[in-house]
Amino acid sequence: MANRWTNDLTERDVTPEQVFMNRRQWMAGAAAGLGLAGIGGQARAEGMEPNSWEEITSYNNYYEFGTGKDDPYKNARRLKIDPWTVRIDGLVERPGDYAFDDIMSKMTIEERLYRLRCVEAWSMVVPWNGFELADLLDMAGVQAGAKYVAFETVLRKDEMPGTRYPVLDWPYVEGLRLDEAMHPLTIMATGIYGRDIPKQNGAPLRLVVPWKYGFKSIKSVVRVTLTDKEPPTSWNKANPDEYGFYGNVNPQVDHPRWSQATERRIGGGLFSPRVETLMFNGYGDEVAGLYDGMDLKRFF
Ligand SMILES: Nc1nc2c(c(=O)[nH]1)N[C@H]1C(S)=C(S)[C@@H](COP(=O)(O)O)O[C@H]1N2
Ligand SMILES: [Mo]
Repeated sequence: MANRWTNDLTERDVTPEQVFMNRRQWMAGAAAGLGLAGIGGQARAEGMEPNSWEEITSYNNYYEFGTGKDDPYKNARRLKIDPWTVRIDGLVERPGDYAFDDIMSKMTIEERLYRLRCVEAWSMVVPWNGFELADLLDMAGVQAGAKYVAFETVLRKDEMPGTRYPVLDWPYVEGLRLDEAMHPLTIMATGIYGRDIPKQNGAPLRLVVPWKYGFKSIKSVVRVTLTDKEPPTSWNKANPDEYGFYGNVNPQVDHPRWSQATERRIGGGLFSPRVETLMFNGYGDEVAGLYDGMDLKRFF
């Protein structure tokens, strides 16, 4: 389950951050030589300083392992992720149980530096590795009648202590409109800083939809179902007045119990800076067109 481009530096030699910055320099050189500017080229853009490996992997939301921010770090090691299969079914040409390793052998792993904005008003910047969800859906062949994609997290009560309590209606489920799912910014993440994604972050593969609140980015996915109806989603089922199906980051639509105008950027010790929350988490140029003519206060 290695990422395809892992280089000859081992984790014993350097920190993941150092590997990342080395690669970034190499990529910047390669990009300049070819006249290319990749998404990785945003590194120095405003608000895109990556969080540390330590921050990204020890402050988590993964309620199947407990509701505390450090519970996933402490408990997720129990999750067995090898072997792993993803069932792809519903309105697809080639339904089946796809082995994770087979999926990986067919996908192109890229690096994507994305802001992650939790609905609780904290945020991070994460250097993900992963592949475009569109490529996975193309592998299974989307049928013409499909309009939505439903996702499901693994549910193993013996490995996931949080699922013994009815905090959410387990398993955790999420969903996207098909055009959102096919958007090139939407990825299935399989790594962070060039290493396999840790269990507390959703190993072996989790959705990442950077313009939506973090709860849409469902972890440890075992099922992907193409449907013609809007699928139920965990947080919407738990509290429909507070969490909509769309979950688009929107500083103008407050959560009923707190403002969404600003966010606390994790890092910097006690002095985590508060920064302004951006419409669509700053990805509006790429995704606003998906919602032309929609009332984003109603479809929140
Ligand atoms: N299965 C599952 N997926 C989940 C969650 C969860 O509790 N269970 N939490 C979500 C929330 S609220 C956020 S903010 C992100 C956090 O991802 P991270 O821990 O990698 O930062 O995961 C999302 N995916
Ligand atoms: Mo979240």
